[in-house]
Amino acid sequence: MKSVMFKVASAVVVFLALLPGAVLAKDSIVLGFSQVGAESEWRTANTQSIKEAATQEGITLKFSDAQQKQENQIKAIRSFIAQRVNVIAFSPVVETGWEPVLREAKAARIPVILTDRAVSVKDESLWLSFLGSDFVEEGRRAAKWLVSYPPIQELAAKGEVNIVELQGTVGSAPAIDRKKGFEEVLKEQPKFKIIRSQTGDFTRAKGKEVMEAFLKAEGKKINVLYAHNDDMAIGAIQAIEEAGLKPGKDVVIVSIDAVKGAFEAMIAGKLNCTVECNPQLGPQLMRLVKDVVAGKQVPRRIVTQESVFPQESAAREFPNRKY
Ligand code: GYE
Repeated sequence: MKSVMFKVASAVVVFLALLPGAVLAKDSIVLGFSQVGAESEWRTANTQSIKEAATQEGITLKFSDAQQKQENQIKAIRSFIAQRVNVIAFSPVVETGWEPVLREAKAARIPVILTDRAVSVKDESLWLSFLGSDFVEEGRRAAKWLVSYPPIQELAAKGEVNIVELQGTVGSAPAIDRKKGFEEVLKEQPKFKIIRSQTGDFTRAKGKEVMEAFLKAEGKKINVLYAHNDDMAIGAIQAIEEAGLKPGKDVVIVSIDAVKGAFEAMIAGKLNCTVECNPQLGPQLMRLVKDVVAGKQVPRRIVTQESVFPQESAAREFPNRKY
């Protein structure tokens, strides 16, 4: 009798273990996470938040860094499927080209959560939930700050305001959306002109390089730099200084993220405003993962709460910054 019961019990255990997404109480949840890379201060803070939150929640994290390459992310996701993780989460480097691999995850019945960046796929059933910022709104906030900044209003009263734009990674959700939101607000402002716009791939080195080219082409004509992230703005600040101009004065600079490096630049008077984009998604992601595994209904979209930090608030806010 005992051995029959044992057999039944072990059969149940085997059966449960075979169920996709099933987690036995004693086992820890396994989360496969494919990260974009380590291109910016934002990204390193995001990675740290995810790793710390997984440890805190007792979730086994399989972490993979794609070095900004989509093909590496696809490989990582395939390997998570092969390992039969309970949940896959990833921050897609670009928006398009995900259908095949997401279909494979769906066929294996492994739920997929998007963090930070969105995908553009026709079949919306290929992902379960999207946790991250509203990048269009961030772009709008940058433009709204700019048009109401007194030195820029003075300039606009006299003539045109010439803007150069450093875009994020080509085809990425934050680059597409931050451009869109910014332009949406400026459409109503005929004096504001984007005279140059190019990608700096979200890195300091590229931001500096592209700003050098902008300066060579346009020189003192440039009144404003809009950078899709702080790292590119920080790289560009160097280029502006090397060109003998004063960042923050000769060129007004607004960027996005609100990382510590941006606060240091604002305190030094070299950056005028940063729009917050919170990278600390770890705790919310782990909560989502647990709910998904427990079979609970989860929200389709979770938007991060964020604010705007102009230069004059930098010294006061700096001690409170966590990233
Ligand atoms: O703004 C940038 C990073 O996807 C929101 O990626 C993220 C962006 C962030 O490299 O610094």
